[in-house]
Amino acid sequence: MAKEQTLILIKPDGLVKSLTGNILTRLSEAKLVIVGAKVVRPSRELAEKHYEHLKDKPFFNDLIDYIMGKHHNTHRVVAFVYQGENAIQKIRDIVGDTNPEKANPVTIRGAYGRITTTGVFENVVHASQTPEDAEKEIKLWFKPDELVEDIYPTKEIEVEKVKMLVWA
Ligand code: IDP
Ligand code: MG
Repeated sequence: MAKEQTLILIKPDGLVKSLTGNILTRLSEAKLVIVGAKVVRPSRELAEKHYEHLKDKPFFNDLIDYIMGKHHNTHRVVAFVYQGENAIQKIRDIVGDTNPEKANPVTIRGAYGRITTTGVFENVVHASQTPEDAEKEIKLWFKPDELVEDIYPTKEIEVEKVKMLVWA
């Protein structure tokens, strides 16, 4: 089995329930290596790209609001890239089924997820499902120099007149 990488997000419900430490402890059982980590304020554009495969679902708008933190009075998501043998399946096994009521109770989603009255699955974490999804998602959430391993091909570009925020 080849080395894989996978994107994990601690969703806003996981953060407001103070589950970060607990989730990381559970994920550490997979014995993988963290190669990237950051706190993100997801834009609508990022959220919509991340969940683009669900754009025709009736719960899509609610899902975008959920991942942007609008249901939890926050705007934070914590993102990680884990790397190692069979990383995607190992993490999905610890995370559990998409539907928190169907998820095995010993999994993260089974233990801490819930279904809201409007029908969104608030399932605490995101974890990539396939190597193709992982590549798309990692490239969405991270820049190459935010990862400590070279996992996908990169190129150097020259940019002129870039506007960026610096400390005043
Ligand atoms: P995954 O998160 O287990 O990979 P996806 O099918 O990719 O599952 O769906 C992304 C997210 O959309 C889920 O984690 C969940 O929050 C939400 N979701 C998926 N299916 C449903 C549904 O049938 N009802 C409500 N929310 C859903
Ligand atoms: Mg998915």
